[in-house]
Parts: sequence; structure tokens; C-alpha cells
Amino acid sequence: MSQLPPASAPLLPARQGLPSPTRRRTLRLGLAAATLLATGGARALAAPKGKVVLSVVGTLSQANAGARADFDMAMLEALPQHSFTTSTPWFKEPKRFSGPLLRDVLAAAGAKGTALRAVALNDYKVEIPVEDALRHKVLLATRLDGQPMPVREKGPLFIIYPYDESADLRSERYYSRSAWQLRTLEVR
Ligand SMILES: Nc1nc2c(c(=O)[nH]1)N[C@H]1C(S)=C(S)[C@@H](COP(=O)(O)O)O[C@H]1N2
Ligand SMILES: [Mo]
Repeated sequence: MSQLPPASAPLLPARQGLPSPTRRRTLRLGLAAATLLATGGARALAAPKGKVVLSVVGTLSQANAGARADFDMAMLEALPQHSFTTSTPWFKEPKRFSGPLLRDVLAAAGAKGTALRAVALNDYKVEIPVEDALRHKVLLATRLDGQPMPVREKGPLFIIYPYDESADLRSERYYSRSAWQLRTLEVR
């Protein structure tokens, strides 16, 4: 298990003279989202050696395939791994999901933006605020109960929120952002 916030998202120091902690937090997250890993861009992203399972496209600084940042499974598994068990709308029993945090994948790509469009293998598309990835421990899950997920079982990549952490997350808004068979993230 892992702690928050990660090294990849150093939050900006609080500014003086702002009206409330809530407002400060909103500004802070917004700024962090907009400059997501201006700093982490220091480490170049290696080229994938295996089958590409994820492409990050759009506003990013760590392209490794033309304008894209492509990832094979080994690259995703080389990022810090996180896991949690949660109930979901897709399975009767709670399941354990593991993989890198979405925010760390975005950081590795040098993503700079506030919005994501997730596109799945079945052409499902959904908008995800980058803020979700900073505010919540959103997984880019590569494993379900320790096993890789075949395409026919909603894999190989599944965006998973920690639904059991709050009633707010157990809603259509976040379920709809939980793209399974994720193939592409467009950053803007
Ligand atoms: N790849 C993919 N992911 C997806 C979807 C989809 O059709 N394809 N549906 C989304 C929506 S709208 C919801 S509410 C949840 C739950 O979908 P379900 O109702 O088909 O279980 O998964 C989300 N993730
Ligand atoms: Mo849905």
C-alpha cells in the first residue's frame, strides 16, 4: 500500500490572503493539474519494447513515439504499484485491483493539462478531470485479484476509483469515468 500524496505531485505552497482553505485547496489542485509534472519531465520516458497497451496523446512533454507517449505492460509495472480492495458495480464480491496510479502514469508522460479523454478498445469514450487523479487514489489497474485481465474480462487496463472511500464515488459520475479496456488517454 502507498501513501498520498506521491512524490510525483508535490503540492504548491499555500498562498497568502486567500479567502478559505477550501478555495486554497481548489486553486492548489487546479495549478497542480495544469502543471502536472513540469518537474517529473526531467526523466525521459524509454521506448516500449513489448506490445503497446496504452498511448497518452495531446499536451505532454515525454513523447517516445512521434507525438505520443506509448506504454507497454512492463513500463506500467515499473511505476510504483498500488492496490486496494473495493466493491464495484461490475462484480458481486469486492475485488482487489493493482497497478500504477493514474497520476503517476500522467506524470511519466509529462502530461500537462486539466482534462483527459479516455478512449477504450470498444470505442467507449469519457471525459475525466485530471483533478480526479490528484484528489483520489485512481488506479490504472493492470491486475484483478493479482491476475492480469484479459480483454474479454475488461482488461488489460481498467480505470478504478476507490469507490468504498465515499458515497460520492459510488455514483454514475465516477462509474462512467471507470473505463475498462482503456487504450488511449488524450490530455488537454
Ligand atoms: N470500455 C468501457 N468502459 C465503460 C463502459 C463501456 O461501455 N465501455 N461503460 C461505462 C459506464 S457508462 C458505466 S456506468 C460503468 C458501468 O457500466 P455497466 O453498466 O455496463 O456495468 O462502466 C463504464 N466504463
Ligand atoms: Mo453508465
